[in-house]
Amino acid sequence: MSHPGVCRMCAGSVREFFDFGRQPLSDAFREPDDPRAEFFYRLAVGRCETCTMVQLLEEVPRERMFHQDYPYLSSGSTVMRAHFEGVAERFLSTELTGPDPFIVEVGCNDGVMLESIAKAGVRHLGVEPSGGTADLAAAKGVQVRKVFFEEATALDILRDHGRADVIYMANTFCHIPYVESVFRGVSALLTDGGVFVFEDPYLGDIVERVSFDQIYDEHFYYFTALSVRRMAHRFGFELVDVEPLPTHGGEIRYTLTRAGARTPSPAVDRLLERERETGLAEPETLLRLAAGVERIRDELTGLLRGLREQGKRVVGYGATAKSATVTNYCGIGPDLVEFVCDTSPTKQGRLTPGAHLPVRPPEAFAAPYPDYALLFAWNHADEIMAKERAFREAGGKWILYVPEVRVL
Ligand code: JHZ
Ligand code: SAH
Ligand code: ZN
Repeated sequence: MSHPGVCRMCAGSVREFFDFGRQPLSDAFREPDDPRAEFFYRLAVGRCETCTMVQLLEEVPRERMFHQDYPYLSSGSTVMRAHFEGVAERFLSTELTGPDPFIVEVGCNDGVMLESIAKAGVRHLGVEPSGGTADLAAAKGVQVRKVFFEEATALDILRDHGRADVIYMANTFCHIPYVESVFRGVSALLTDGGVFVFEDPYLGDIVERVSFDQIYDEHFYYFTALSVRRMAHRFGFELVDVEPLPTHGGEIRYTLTRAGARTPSPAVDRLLERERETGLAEPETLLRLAAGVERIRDELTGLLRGLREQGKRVVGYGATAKSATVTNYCGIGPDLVEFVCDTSPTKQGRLTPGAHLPVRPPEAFAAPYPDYALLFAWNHADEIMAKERAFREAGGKWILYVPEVRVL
């Protein structure tokens, strides 16, 4: 299970720069009376000295994370729904204009993107091992296979449907340690002129915002333009475009083609140059990130303990996967945060992993409002603060911890 210091991408040696200790699975929300012991693993992150890829030191078996009861539902945010409608529209007007185009989405979840493709009557296939979410996609008219994407899956799809013009993954590629199998699959399945497009949290944003809560079991890799370009070259592909995205606290959409198929956009060199200038993939930068993590932990726990002493009520907002790292690394239990409200029916009535904060529906937020709300879903701050405007009007205050601990 663990691979002490061996790069999962290039087999170089990985030097650890931060150890969060034993952590539970970020999306393992528990029934309050579940007698089974919780699963823990060592959450530590390091950088490959050969290819610079930042990655976890220990890999969790994929079936433990992604299964029938996987609780994350992509359609839970209005902003994200609009984002993925935009992605579909763009593919429909650019890459999918040939005679009988075909798009494969890996990690399609509840069909948030493919629903628009299905409505447009374009051939598509979602690959989604988390059965409950795949069922939701199917109910929207999306074609979906309940399997993990890897080389063998790609060969099955090729046999049944032929080659794909687009292979797309959002918040999924960084979840897959076995990149060699993925690239072989993509290579077999993609048309000669096709694009392999993926969007994932950007290490540059994690460093800039000290958003250490992006580090958890499901996020195995933390990409940069440099590490992605090296990965592409290794498997016969070229990085031809990079687009910064505001989603999930700062991501980049990478476009890869077979080597030589398209001329790279100048944006690629520009981003590589910026990464060089800022020393993004340098060990000193990552050690600075590590120091920032400890500072935020101390400030946040200090604030929450102070509020408890003053008898203030604090509630969490958004039972995110990210918050598993925050609560468990900082030691934030029900004594500091009464409960967490969340719109996902898959999480309500359960306890958050490790820290065991009860998850309640959003109606619990206003009944009555707490004094403070700790915004675990800080990446959805605009959407949530707009929807919960009445909380501040009633004198409530938001606590944020990215990029620094502050009260609004
Ligand atoms: P959100 C998950 O991360 C896990 P999480 C995964 N590893 C990943 O990479 C990203 O998703 C894509 C709730 N909510 O998006 C819904 C409200 O209650 O930050 C969600 O449970 N009210 C695949 O879990 C959570 O907050 C709202 O108004 O960190 C948000 O989770 C909104 C907008 C959300 O991803
Ligand atoms: N694309 C959606 C979902 C992201 S959640 C979005 O951006 O919101 C990540 C998804 O990847 C989960 O639904 C999980 O089941 C899926 N996944 C994980 N490993 C996978 C693999 N090897 N092949 C296909 N899907 C995978
Ligand atoms: Zn490497």
